[in-house]
Amino acid sequence: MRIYSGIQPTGRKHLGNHLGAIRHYVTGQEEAEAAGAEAIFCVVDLHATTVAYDPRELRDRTYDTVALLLAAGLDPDRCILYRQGDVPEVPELTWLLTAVTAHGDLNRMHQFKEKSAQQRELVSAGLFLYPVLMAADVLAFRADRVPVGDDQRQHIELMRDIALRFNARFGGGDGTPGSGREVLRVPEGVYPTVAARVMDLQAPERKMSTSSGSIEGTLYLLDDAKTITKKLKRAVTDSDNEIRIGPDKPGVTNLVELLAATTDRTPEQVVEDLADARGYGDLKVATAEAVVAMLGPIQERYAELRHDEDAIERALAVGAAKARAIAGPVLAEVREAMGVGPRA
Ligand code: AQP
Repeated sequence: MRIYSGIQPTGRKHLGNHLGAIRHYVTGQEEAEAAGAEAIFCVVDLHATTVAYDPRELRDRTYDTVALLLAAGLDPDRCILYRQGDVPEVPELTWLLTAVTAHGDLNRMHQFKEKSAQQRELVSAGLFLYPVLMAADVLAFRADRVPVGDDQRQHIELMRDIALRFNARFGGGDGTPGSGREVLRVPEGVYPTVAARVMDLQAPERKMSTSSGSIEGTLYLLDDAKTITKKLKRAVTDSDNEIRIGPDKPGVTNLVELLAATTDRTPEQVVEDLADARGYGDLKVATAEAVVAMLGPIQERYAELRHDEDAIERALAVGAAKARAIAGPVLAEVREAMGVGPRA
């Protein structure tokens, strides 16, 4: 039972990244360890180059992200934590997988449509191929489970299709998905049951996001307690003051989900527990207290870890060596199956 996930070193990480992904990496690390398997996590710097970015900042943002993952509880002695650009097997596999990726499927990706519309100067081919690189990340490690937020469902479905098509085409199958030897493992996406899609506090009909959305609508993991409380107090709700979840109440539902996720309750329990509340004010205060309590220890640990970039580089080098030891043989098998390079 191998677990794999990746995170971009772009911008400032937000509460959606934590509740949708990072905290499930930490539980994944524990589950994998208990099962005698690996949990593998990657900071995907190559993905970050698919939109306009500042090369002088990329390494700093990578260190920020690694320090945050360590502060949240990842332990390089208990998992494999590496930087995507340190493992050249993955971009090579990306190219090989384009042979079984339909152009039409890539054209249908919501993220490509949204992000290409945001680019002012260039819509890069890399942005178009982003889902193939993501598929290569996971498939290079024959991962079984991929913990991600709800926004990644379409990418996960595509990577499953790519693996199935690869096995059918190059694993000696008859070409129909499901046939052929399992050269590549077909992974499963694992989505949180609560807060799988954290919404923007100011525009709760769209997800909290790094690249779109306002500072006021986004709770950054390194925001101080005062800022978190202020942003939550100003969160958009509605006028009926009734604490209830449902599609007609996106702002309130988002706050209830945040409170549920940060206090390990279901949204229904939170609604029940707030039955005597004096309205949205109480919900907002309770949510702010819970988020501050959850993030405080992570922020403290981040402050201790972030300044030591040499230590971060050392941890990444260890992770890259372990990652290459797994991805290398998988790539060799893919090359052999595809007839690329000399006979094995
Ligand atoms: N709002 C969200 N709710 C739940 N999960 C989320 N994730 C992202 N946003 C939410 C999950 O975070 C993980 C890392 O995502 P990423 O590598 O795409 O990092 P990012 O660029 O910081 O994420 P954003 O905010 O989604 O960036 P944009 O908007 O620029 O694309 C993934 O598992 C993702 O599901």
